[in-house]
Amino acid sequence: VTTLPQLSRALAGHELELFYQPVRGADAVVRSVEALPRWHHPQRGLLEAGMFIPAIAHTSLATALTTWVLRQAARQCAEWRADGMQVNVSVNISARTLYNDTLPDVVRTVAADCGLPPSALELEVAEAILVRESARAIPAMLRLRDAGVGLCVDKFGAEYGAVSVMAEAPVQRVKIDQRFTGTVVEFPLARAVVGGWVRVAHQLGLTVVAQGVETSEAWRCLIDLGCDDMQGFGIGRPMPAVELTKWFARPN
Ligand code: G
Ligand code: G
Ligand code: MN
Repeated sequence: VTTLPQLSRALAGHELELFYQPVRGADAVVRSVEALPRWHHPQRGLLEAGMFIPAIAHTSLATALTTWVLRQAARQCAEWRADGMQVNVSVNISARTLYNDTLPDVVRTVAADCGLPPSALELEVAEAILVRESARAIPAMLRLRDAGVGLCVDKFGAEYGAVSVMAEAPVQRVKIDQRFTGTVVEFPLARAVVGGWVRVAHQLGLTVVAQGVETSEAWRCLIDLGCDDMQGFGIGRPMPAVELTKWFARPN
């Protein structure tokens, strides 16, 4: 279990590091990467976000962590762009952070400080938040859209698969959860479901990212279903920035 004082110290010290996972188009071009915090815990070793984020999601540390993640991610994004890699960076946010009135200003400031347009940064909001709390979530997302920041629906289909969310949320992209993308090769029904979501998303002008792509069979199948971009261990794992820089440079 994570204690808040421990994580608070990790944030202040240098125990947190951002890993980045590439999101690659069907055309093999990488247009975005997802920033994922990792904690080099002094006793427990390298911890993934899932092992400590839930403990802070409902505390004021959630926004402090997101601010740190945004700063790091924006700085790295600017560096990659200066080196000719035209990528955007996505950051996951909790409901609490989404509802923070200062978030639009924080994102704008962070982008400006790094010489980036706000659209170089994308915030990922879980579909579940949009289903359960749309009356609160959508106005908050509209304020972020007005600030010029990119927005996407994350973990689509992990629980609901509510196409109304695609129509109502002010987003440019939808990320389909691995719960479905992981089963498309085996199950015709999963293919039918994902194919339907892709058609709805495209009709609404949204780009579709398939997450959790682990095998070349899944990759092929998701391309055939019309998914625009692929993310998963089969493309590239979350990795430190220096490793991703090398990964960008490798021959395809
Ligand atoms: O990195 P990992 O696979 O452990 O991520 C687990 C979960 O934590 C995912 O659902 C992801 O969306 C979420 N997550 C990752 N990074 C962040 C973050 O910086 N803030 C928030 N709120 N959630 C995050
Ligand atoms: O959508 P969400 O923010 O929950 O996804 C982020 C997390 O999903 C990442 O932190 C990463 O660790 C995990 N992830 C990314 N690709 C894969 C994959 O191909 N398989 C599995 N099992 N997990 C993945
Ligand atoms: Mn995500």
